[in-house]
Amino acid sequence: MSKYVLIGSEGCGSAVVELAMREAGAEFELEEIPYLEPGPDRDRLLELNPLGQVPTLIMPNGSVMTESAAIIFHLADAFPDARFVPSSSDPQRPAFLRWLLYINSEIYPTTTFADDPRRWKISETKSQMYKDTIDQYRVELWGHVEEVADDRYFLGERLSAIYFYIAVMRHWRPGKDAFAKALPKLTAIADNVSRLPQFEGILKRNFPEA
Ligand SMILES: N[C@@H](CCC(=O)N[C@@H](CS)C(=O)NCC(=O)O)C(=O)O
Repeated sequence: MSKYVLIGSEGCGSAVVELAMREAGAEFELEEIPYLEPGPDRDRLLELNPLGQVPTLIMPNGSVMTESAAIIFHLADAFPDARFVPSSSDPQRPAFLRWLLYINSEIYPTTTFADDPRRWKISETKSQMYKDTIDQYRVELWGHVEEVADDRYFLGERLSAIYFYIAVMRHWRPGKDAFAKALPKLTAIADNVSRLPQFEGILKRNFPEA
């Protein structure tokens, strides 16, 4: 079987999939590209994923998967020993599904809306206020995840894919320090994940400034 090819970019949501791949023990090659920059890499990405987003995953059979949450579910099916998605008989599964999808469909898109205000025809004079408002909303959204967390764990002691999102996205705007100030329990969870030997290198490479 040939390898997965993960198309990603430093510090992006592809890091979430990298963590999941690593935990699953999946063989993969990482192709890091400047995904927003016009050029041959972006042209190819757009052919594979019409939204031009990373992560984009080329499967060993050549088919393409996008959407980090879908990729996580696929990896959980393909590598059942990985156990970062609670099984259908696990009482934590409904809450896991709720919060994984919440992070993915409520929090993640706020980056697309705030990354480049010009894309949404926001005038130069309003763009900072627009960005700040969305960034503040993002922290507010994380606040509801924080309410469910306990001091060191989220939905029980077992590592789940939700930990991967927290460990990556805490670095995004408004930044790691603001995240830590507003969200101490999620920060403790992210710190623990970042210290695990299987993830440390991936997180350091994606967030060298951290
Ligand atoms: N729903 C997608 C979102 C992926 C996404 O938004 N990735 C960002 C990089 S971290 C991106 O490609 N943004 C560019 C864009 O949305 O145009 C997923 O979960 O994989």
